[in-house]
Amino acid sequence: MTRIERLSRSTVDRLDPAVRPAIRPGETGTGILHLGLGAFHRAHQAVCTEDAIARGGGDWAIAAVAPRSRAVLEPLLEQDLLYSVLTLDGERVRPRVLGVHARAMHAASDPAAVEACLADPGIRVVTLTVTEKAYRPGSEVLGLLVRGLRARAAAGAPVALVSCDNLPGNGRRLRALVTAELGESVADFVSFPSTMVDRIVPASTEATFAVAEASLGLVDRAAVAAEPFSQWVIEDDFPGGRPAWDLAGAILTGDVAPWERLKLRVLNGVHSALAYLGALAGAPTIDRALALPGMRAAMEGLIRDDIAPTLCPPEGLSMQRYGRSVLERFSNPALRHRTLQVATDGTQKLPQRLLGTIADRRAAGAVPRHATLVLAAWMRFVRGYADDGSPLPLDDPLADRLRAAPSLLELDAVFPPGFADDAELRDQLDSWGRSLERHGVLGTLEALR
Ligand code: CS2
Repeated sequence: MTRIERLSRSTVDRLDPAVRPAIRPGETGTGILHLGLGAFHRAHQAVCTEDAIARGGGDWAIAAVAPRSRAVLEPLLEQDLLYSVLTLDGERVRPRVLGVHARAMHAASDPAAVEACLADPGIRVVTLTVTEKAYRPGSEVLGLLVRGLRARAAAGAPVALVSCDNLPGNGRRLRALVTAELGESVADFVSFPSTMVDRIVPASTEATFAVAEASLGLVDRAAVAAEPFSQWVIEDDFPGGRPAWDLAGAILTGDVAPWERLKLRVLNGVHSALAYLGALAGAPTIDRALALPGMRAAMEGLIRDDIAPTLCPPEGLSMQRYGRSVLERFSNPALRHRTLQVATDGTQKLPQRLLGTIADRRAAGAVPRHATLVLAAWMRFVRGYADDGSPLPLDDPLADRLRAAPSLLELDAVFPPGFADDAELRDQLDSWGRSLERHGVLGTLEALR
């Protein structure tokens, strides 16, 4: 049997020209430092940046940093930083190989290299996909940024720090964290544009690598699979310049807030809803959760009755159509996005995905039934077992506090003030809790119809 070769610079030219990188790997100067080498970055910003360079030029290749884990770094290094993005469109797989990464570093073992890169005036944009939990004082990523910017301050070369994590006002948040350490004067040379990012990119598995091998004819241990949809809305504030992301489909705007709120409350809110309700009901993936009897109607009700009244969508965008497209995207069976993956870090995600919706509806005097059902489902999920009694993992930075809390609503790190004293809200939550206990998710959804 002949051994199938590895994807690398020496094998990439065997691929169909349409599948090869849009730029010659290694021939573009580096202008971006990216923190967080997860699947999302590789299928989102990396793709948009490579297309922007191919269409608009510029020295914008990416130096990428894996903060802690070497799991993606090693295969990428073995493949000369090449990897494929497999777009899963129904039965069709559309592969393309990316070659936009010029360098890869490991922050945990070599923080000095990352700090030197942050201080390098050639780096004019720093992008971050480091997940919600990194946005707190004292996080490792913040430490790296602060040390790097301190070294950069002497020359003061302009740079934009671009958060690409699912948080409202992500730029403002990052700015508050950085200026708390370095003072306001850092904003003389650093900007903090907010962005809204959107593409469903599940964690890669052996099945992803098998599909990559079948479609490339080469082994690719750094492949990622993603849905066809991709969106990036960016506040246009780049003192040191930026790639021509607009030529690659990104929306550059003066105000990201309406986009962010829409995406976080509808797409991510419903995603988390499907994750907790689905996991309790034993659905392994998001599409299977959505296909459970009564689930689609419940999610439509959540969007229509609870979320939509709290939103003011960007001009020209129909809420109804947006909601429908989100459910359509979640029903993609090829993605096999695990409910348990989306269910991780609930304490970091629920405030912007669900609790804001509940708070806004309560302020308007309404009791949002569907949204409180989702909150009750999360509370049940936290207890650690599914409707059939099988164990459910609790992967959350506040797991210990969640387990120890006599009443979850009292956790002020998660819930806005007032939740615990809201008798009507508590009644509704208790009622859903009892229903879930007696009838499980399926019986509860049945009664909702
Ligand atoms: C998901 C997101 O894992 C999660 O919590 O809701 O990663 C989601 O897939 C992306 O935000 C889609 O843009």
